[in-house]
Amino acid sequence: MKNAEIAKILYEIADILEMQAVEFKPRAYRRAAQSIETLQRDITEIWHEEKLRTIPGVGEAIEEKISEYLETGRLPYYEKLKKSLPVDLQSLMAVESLGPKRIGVLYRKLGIKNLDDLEKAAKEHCIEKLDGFGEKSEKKILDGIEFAKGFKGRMLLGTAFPIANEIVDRLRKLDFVNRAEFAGSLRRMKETIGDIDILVTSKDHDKVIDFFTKMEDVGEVIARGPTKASVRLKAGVQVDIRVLEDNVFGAALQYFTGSKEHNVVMRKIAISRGLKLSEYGLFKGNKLVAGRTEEDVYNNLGLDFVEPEMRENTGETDAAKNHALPDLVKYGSIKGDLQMHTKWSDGANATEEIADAAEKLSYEYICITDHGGNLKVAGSLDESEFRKQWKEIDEVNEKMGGIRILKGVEANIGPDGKIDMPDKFLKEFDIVVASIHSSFGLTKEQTTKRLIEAMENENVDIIGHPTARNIEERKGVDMDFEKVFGAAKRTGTLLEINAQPNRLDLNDANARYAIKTGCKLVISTDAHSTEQLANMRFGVGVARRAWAESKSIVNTLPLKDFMKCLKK
Ligand code: DGT
Ligand code: CA
Ligand code: CA
Ligand code: ZN
Repeated sequence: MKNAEIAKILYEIADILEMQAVEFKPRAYRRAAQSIETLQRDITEIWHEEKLRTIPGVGEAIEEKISEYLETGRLPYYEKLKKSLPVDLQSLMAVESLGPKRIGVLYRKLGIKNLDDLEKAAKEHCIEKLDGFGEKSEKKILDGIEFAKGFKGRMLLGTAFPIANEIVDRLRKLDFVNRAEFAGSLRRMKETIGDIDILVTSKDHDKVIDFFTKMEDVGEVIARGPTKASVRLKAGVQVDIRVLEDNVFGAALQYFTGSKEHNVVMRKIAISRGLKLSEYGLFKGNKLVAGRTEEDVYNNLGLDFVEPEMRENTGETDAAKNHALPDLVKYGSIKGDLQMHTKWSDGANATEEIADAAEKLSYEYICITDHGGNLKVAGSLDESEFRKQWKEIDEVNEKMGGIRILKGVEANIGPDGKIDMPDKFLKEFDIVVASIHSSFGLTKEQTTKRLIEAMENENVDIIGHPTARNIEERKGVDMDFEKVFGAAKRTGTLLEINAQPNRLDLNDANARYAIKTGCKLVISTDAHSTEQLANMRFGVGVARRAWAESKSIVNTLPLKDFMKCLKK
């Protein structure tokens, strides 16, 4: 499937055009890239049907470029653009406060091409002298470099997941392949992925390696041996494959799922029982004790089976020994998605389309939360527009019958914690989600106060993406989690795990702490198109990494019980 590959090219075109200070076009390319990235269907099929223009954001110019790329495997327009700006955009973009425009200025004025150049220039105070920068922004850049180094060379879970899934599906279809699974950080649902690890069992190792290294989405073969290989896909990510025998598949899956830290503890436990654990199995002397399944490996070490998402050496092996592991919330157990945007504000689909799509996902209810208040870039609705929207929701509710559409809003939390919509009007919504969309730079104390003030508002049911981080761009706001989570519990305000792949906010560690504090959580996709409703699994992944049981996640409840968890 070429979706990720094409989305990546369009994103890059958008960034490069923006670096060159071209107007409007970057937004168009970005919008198209976003839709293509989240398409459920193969874009090649859509192209064959000559329906590229039905993809939201794909106009004539972009349609032509996609067709050219699909037809010839090349896009000279893009190659030329890239040559004109030899800059490591992805790494530089991960510096908070730096976008393509400013990166363009830094390149033209100071020749900055990568993080090292940037660090050097900032330390030598070359940046503060530039027009539009100054001392403060130089300091900000220096602060952001460390964050950027953390993301360097990694990919969002949401980007890697469909790519890995497709390769695994492809492998499973081969008649000489028995089993195929992905392992590594991807199986643990970590928010970012260094590389994709795939395990296959087969009688014909050679044939598997041959097939794998010759797939059409392979850009480069990095290494090739008789039972393993590494490739770099055209979409940018590295994929490692290992071919094994069925009787040790479980041991290998356990080993290559990691984390390394979890495995270190597992090996110690084995040693303490006079056994030896490796990727080849669990051994007593030379005798294979367990290896066919992961369960066998764990059970033979006196442990309950540990779900992959928990394997981070944060107490899971002790819990497994004491039969005290949580009963993790399941991927299919969400009954309603509580944050999404339609055409009324900045989403791509109409009310009915999104309700239809949600019904296909077997949801019992959804909440439409178009933007309200002062967020003008996101097409906020005013009171009369909301009332029109409610009429439409009533009509769709009547027509659909099966799924219940709730009337919600995503309002903004001002710097002082006040919601930027009148209380009298907020009262009328079924659900109010309040989020931080501005003033990210307040102090820890200010932000703590800000969020507590918002939660004290009796109309605010849910705090959306509580830290407002962006994994690729922004650390998020600083707060005293103990105080904020304490206030959430006291006021009965629900905290969101936002499932957008670049947000995943609350993250795993914070969500775990919130649950420990006694807070209730919801998992919402914040979908801006029908396709993005499928991002729910990434939010559930975070919840599972946070050791969440379904009793902590209130949108696992049927509608009636769920409504009782709201403030009014
Ligand atoms: P990533 O790719 O950086 O997102 O993270 P992982 O966890 O996928 O790491 P990766 O791809 O280097 O290796 C996959 C798994 O293989 C890792 O989670 C645990 C196992 N593994 C790899 N190297 C070692 C090692 O040196 N020691 C141990 N104990 N396990 C290892
Ligand atoms: Ca990996
Ligand atoms: Ca690897
Ligand atoms: Zn938002």
